[in-house]
Amino acid sequence: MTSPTTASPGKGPAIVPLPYDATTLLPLLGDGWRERLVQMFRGMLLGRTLDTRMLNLQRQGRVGFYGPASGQEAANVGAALALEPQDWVFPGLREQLIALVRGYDLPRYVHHLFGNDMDPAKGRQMPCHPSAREVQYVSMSSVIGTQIVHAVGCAFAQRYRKDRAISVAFFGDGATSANDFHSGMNFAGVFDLPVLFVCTNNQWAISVPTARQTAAPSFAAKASAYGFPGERVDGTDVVAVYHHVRRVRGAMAEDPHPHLLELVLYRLTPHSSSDDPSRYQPKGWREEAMARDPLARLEELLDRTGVLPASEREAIRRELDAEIRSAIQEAEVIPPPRNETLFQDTLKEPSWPLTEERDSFDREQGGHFP
Ligand SMILES: Cc1ncc(C[n+]2csc(CCOP(=O)(O)OP(=O)(O)O)c2C)c(N)n1
Ligand SMILES: [Mg+2]
Repeated sequence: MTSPTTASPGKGPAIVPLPYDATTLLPLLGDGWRERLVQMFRGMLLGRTLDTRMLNLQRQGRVGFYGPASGQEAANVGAALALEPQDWVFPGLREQLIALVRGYDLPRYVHHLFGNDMDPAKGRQMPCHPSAREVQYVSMSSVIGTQIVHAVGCAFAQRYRKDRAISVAFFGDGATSANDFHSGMNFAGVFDLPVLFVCTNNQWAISVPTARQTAAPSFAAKASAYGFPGERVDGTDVVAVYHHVRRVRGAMAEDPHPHLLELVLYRLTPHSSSDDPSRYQPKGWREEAMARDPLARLEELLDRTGVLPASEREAIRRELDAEIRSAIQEAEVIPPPRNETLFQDTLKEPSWPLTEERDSFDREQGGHFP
């Protein structure tokens, strides 16, 4: 019997391709399928370009940290386009692109990545932890799995208020081992809540492969124990992700109930700017995973369907690159958050100890507070 403990350490997860379904599914996109493909390409390329630029900036010491999501663009863009604007998104670690595709302003996000005085989070969060109320995107929690129960709580409120919205919890394969995964899935099942669970199975939880995460045949299989459906979808195929999320979302609009989708995909970068996968990934694993690069797969589909020829793709590439460059130039010259912001947003009416502390801090700094 193979158990997670007997799986050979260091071998890493196998690359198990799911059928590439884009051609069959394409007609299901509806009349505007050409425009949809262009939208998908633009969104996915934005994610990829931003990752490349920001990782470079981190290596140059210009931003403190960066958490890339290369390999997960199809999951992010497919899901973002399939959900309704009124739905609440509770991300895992790598769904920032969803906020951007839903309309979160790119320069605003880049200010956040620099943690400067124009960062809406006032430099209080690590980079890549945006909170975008305007697109119903909740800040991710670095504490793995906590967003799962938050999404379930939100779904409870949505049903109580008879909102026609759902909550969507994204989380990684590693998060399925957290207590909050069980609590959230169980509560959602028992109370039959309008929550869509999306497990982005990118094969790794930092250095821990999926074989050490579960002995179950899949992450999708876990849903049946909680009394609702779970399905595996090729998370490297943006058309498949879009189609299945839209299908499930449509069914939930008719008859709200929980649902789990496991998106099978591959982490094509280090876990974050702080680790070195060559220490734990088997030689050649990434190269093999690159054969299922979601962006390359979409480009292949664009070539096959004649939507967006290479020259037009190149123009979009240049446009996005310029947008990102200009956002970086703008953000990099903004100073860090002003000292007085340290005392903001704590209490509606500041207490006397807080006021005293603020005044004494201000005196020490030369008295510049307004
Ligand atoms: C409760 C908790 N335990 C451990 C960690 C350290 N940690 C940070 S990311 C991570 C792996 C998460 O893996 P997964 O859920 O698969 O998401 P991925 O990073 O692959 O997107 C771990 C264990 C943490 N942040 N919180
Ligand atoms: Mg993972």
